[in-house]
Amino acid sequence: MTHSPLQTARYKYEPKLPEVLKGNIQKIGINPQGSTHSESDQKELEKLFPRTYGAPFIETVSLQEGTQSVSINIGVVLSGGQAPGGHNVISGLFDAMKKANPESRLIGFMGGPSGILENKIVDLDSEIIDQFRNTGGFDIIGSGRTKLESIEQFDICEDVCKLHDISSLIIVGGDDSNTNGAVLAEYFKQKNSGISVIGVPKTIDGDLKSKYIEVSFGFDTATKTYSELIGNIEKDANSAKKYWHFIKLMGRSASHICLECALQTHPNIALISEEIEHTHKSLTDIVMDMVSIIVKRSELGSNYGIVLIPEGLIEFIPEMKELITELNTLLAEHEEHFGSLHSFEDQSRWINRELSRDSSYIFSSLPNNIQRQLLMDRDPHGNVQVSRIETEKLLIQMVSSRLDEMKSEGKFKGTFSPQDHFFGYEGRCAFPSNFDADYCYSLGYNSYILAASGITGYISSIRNTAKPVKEWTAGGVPVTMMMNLEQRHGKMKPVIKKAMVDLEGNPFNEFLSKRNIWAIKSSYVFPGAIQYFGPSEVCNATSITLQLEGE
Ligand code: FBP
Repeated sequence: MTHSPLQTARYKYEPKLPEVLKGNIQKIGINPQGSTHSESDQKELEKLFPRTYGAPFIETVSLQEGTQSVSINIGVVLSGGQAPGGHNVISGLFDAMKKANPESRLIGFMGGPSGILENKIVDLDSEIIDQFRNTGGFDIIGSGRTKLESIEQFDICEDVCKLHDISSLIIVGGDDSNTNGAVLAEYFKQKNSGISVIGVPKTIDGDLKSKYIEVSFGFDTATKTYSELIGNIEKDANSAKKYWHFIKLMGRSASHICLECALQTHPNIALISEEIEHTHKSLTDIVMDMVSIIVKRSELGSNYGIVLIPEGLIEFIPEMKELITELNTLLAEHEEHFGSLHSFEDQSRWINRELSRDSSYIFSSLPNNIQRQLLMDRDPHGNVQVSRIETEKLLIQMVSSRLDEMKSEGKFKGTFSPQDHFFGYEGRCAFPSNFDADYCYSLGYNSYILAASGITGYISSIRNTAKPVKEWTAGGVPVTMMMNLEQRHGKMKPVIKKAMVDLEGNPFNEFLSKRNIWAIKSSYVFPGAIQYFGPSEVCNATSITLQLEGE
């Protein structure tokens, strides 16, 4: 296989470990901090997790010299969407295991959680691991979105783990996978199976975080990659001075990616879904706000600009949220009938009859392509797949027609030439930034320490991450501490609470204090490509969100 010069150079990169993880690994101290509780629904969660709820928070681990640890087998699975750094989680885990006892075995489950159910395994040895160190992607073992949630599946997991003598399962995933991991941990404990479950916080979306999980891995690299592209487009817009670029950015629900990219690049407009929901802005309000900025810039001679749109926006606009909820329910309850309607015309006629009056009105007023996208296949949770809805095109269509009206009324004299973009997959498998390379390696290394110390139902937690790596701390957070009850498919379910953009938090406030200036002036910032070598302030910089949250 041919490697690029960067890939060859990155193989040699030695991820930095925090001081606390540098010692001998034979004797592990986990310093439990007393019992914990979830932020809400404590009584219900305690009932649902009688054996794992309330487990102590582990502030720091400590490593000392001792007699050689016994050899163990650990299973690892990558779950959900790709995020830069997954390979380093696995290499950190591998290195820690081998350092503790070279006889220990790391078993990778192929293709995500279905790999456990189907017993598809690969023995991860140094020859395999060395081909993937510091590279992006999840291709070392692949990933998938199969959900582990039924008792039958849990029993298969137990059988498969026992078959390979696996004493710990490391689940690298987002909020859903870690929620299911916690349920599995409880089940294993109830059955006295002797298998522990440890999670690692992954998702470029940045919404798996709390006081104790400062950032999910992949967010840093993905946002730096998108910011580079946005900066390049800003330079182009500022040179050609003729296009308005509407850029949609991945992030299933929360707007952390959009906010971070806005802080990095200073666009003219950046929509934050959480604010739109909070202020009850309708689609028309959003369009009118955008039009007013476009007209103002045009009056100043600038018929160009940059708009950032979070992928999840559509579900935060109150009337669209209502419409989508009704559509999700209708399509779930009448799946068979809906499937029997073959033409789009028949489908939309039936949908319009079944929807409430308000939603039917909204649905009919949407452009045809958006209506089709709203009726497309659902994801495994029964939700519309927002990444496939072209919100950027919808906004362009609506802004264009309002500007046309204004033009005919003599209220707009400029030009409006839009370009649309969607950045998502461009960033999910990039070479991890130094931050993500170090962070992921430490998360993986620490996951071994948690697993080897016999605890279960925890997420690996590396903190103090706005500081230099040597000052980072390593501990463990009981997953139940991050849970609450939410309605799913009509039932109350225990889930990890998604962290949305905090409208009182420093990152949003920083954006708020600057956005009116960015709207009118062209104050673009050009972050450039991620740098892997060079001055520390360039190649080891953390995200602005992390810096501001750390203040
Ligand atoms: P995870 O939460 O599983 O990490 O995935 C995040 C994400 O990248 C979202 O930003 C996006 O909406 C989704 O995955 C797209 O997933 P897919 O490519 O499977 O449709």
